[in-house]
Amino acid sequence: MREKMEQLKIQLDQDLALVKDLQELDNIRVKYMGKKGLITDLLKGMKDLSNDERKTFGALVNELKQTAGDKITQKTEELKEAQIRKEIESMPEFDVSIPTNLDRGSYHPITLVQRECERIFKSMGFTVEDYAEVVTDYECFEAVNIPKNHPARDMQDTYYLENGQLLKSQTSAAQNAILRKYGDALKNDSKPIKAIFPGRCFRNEATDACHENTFFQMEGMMVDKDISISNLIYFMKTMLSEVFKKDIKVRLRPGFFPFVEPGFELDISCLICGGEGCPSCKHSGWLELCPCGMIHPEVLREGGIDPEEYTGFAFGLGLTRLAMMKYGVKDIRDLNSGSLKVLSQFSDDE
Ligand code: FA5
Repeated sequence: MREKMEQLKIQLDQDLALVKDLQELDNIRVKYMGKKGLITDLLKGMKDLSNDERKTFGALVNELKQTAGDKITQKTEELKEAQIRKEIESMPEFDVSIPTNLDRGSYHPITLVQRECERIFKSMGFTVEDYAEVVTDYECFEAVNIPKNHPARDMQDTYYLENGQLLKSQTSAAQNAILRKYGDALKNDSKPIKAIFPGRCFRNEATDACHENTFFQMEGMMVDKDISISNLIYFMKTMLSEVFKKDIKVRLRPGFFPFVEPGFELDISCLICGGEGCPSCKHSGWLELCPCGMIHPEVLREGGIDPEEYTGFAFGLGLTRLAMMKYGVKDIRDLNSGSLKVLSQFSDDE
């Protein structure tokens, strides 16, 4: 039996030396270590040995089994490495210095208008704030004067998580946090609150050429002593003339939002049809772009600011619609389509 074992060791080495690929190696593994393999056979043959012999011999066979297993594993690694090397060698040479003929990527049109607006508002002393997309009911509604069961909630049905949180339906969800963040500087150092906060919003609503279920808004707020509607109109006008670089026809009409009083709808004349009426503006010639108003005293109070002492304005610019108007995109759904055919037409003109 010992002789048989020695023979097996030599035979295994010879077989392994001739193996060319992983399939052949697997055949060898089965040949030696499989259920009916040569080493397994040795173990079966032990039944005819005496107790003492079985003990010594069993240990030797197990050692052989271990050695064979190690050798096969080592061979597997060698073959895998050889295979990778072969694949690398068969690849065409990669020269990093060769100029590429691939098209360069470009920013998404919404990113472009967002950056443009950020640049404009920063130049007027506003800070740019980032805010979460998943918020609480309090942040999105209650803190901005929309208590539970308020009918204004019907306009902003959104997507709820099992834990009660929701995907924010409006950037106004950050108003309370901004008031609290900068409230002390306002009260102690007389530093006005001037912040914009762009962000993605979600609404569970039917989509059409000017409505998406996922879109971007950019909220803005200014709070100080003696802030009035004139300040609001000044900032809105400056922003629009800077973004479009030409005079834009706008109209301001009364609008209801529980977090402003008075509240306005700021519409711009549709730039797709020149005000004639088309699907992009629901055939009205006007596009709702930037609702705004004077911050409601309740909202200031909830943010820790005394409405008797301070006033402010807020606006909620529809960034996705602004991108539509700026770049002449007729259907808002194209902006979320991920289609390179559509999106690669825009470039950073900064
Ligand atoms: C609001 O969301 C208010 N939070 C805005 C606001 C802020 C008012 C501060 C007053 C003070 P509204 O639901 O109208 O309002 O949305 C604001 C803008 O977001 C709209 O004018 C529009 O430009 C854009 N918008 C709203 N819903 C959609 C939608 N489904 N798809 C694309 N854009 C939308």
